[in-house]
Amino acid sequence: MSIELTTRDDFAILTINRPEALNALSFEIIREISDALDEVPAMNVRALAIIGQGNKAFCAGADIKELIGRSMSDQHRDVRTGQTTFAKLEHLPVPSMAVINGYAFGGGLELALACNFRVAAPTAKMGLPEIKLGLIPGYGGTQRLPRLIGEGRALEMIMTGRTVSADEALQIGLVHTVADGDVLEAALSFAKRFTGYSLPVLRLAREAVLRSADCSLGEGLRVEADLATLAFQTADATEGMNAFADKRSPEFRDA
Ligand code: CO8
Repeated sequence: MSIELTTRDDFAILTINRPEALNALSFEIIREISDALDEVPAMNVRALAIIGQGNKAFCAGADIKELIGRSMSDQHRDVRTGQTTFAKLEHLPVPSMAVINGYAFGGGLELALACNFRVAAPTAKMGLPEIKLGLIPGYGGTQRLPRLIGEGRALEMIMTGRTVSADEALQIGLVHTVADGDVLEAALSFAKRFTGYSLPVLRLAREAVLRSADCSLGEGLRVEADLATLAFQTADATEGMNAFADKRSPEFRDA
């Protein structure tokens, strides 16, 4: 097994454990990630952090050696499998964070893009270098990167395949924060800014924002009205509003 799923306090931690290949994503690892994601909802955690084993790489992308000489139909099937796995991550019941502790290239950056948040080590290096291999991104990079940093910047990164430093990634909105100290600790403290809130309400907020990427403003506003009404109906909304009126801290129960 190259994927380890552990817990620490309120967090699930998924570690890609293949440091000898800079945690490159073989098809087997994609399957293991998918299976691990299926376990997360029952784990009674409030967020998921994904990290790469070792101090060199988060993940150096798809396993290039495995890609050589494949048939077109195998390639298409496995691109879709990777995309489906990463979409599962994006819509997990709990928020997710990529802990970018080194290289995040190609499919590795695409994995990070499918997480809700990205926290980078100051030495992290990111990019979509597929063009240098005669390829283009296939695990969501052409779709999620422009939505995150804008079409112009995404096109430039994808068409040049260039490497982005942690500082630049922060500046262009590719990562949310750059760690000052241990990157996993930084990611967990970043998450503690929201893990105290109601999980089902956090999920409604995430779903509303994620939907904005695939619909018109009018449709998105209708989605927002529906999800905002669902949030309003939760016991946690009642508690939050009553706590405000009573001038006390709310006690959310994820209900
Ligand atoms: N795949 C397979 N093996 C890899 C990969 C990779 N992506 N990256 C590194 N490795 C291996 C190396 O081959 C090497 O193994 P060995 O010791 O057996 O030769 C070991 O990891 C260490 O790597 P390096 O010696 O190269 O380490 P450096 O510190 O010198 O360089 C780099 C680090 C810059 C990260 C370099 O390894 C590199 O450029 N790696 C490739 C990065 C890349 O191009 N990634 C994109 C891959 S394509 C992709 O992700 C497409 C996604 C969609 C695919 C859909 C498929 C169905």
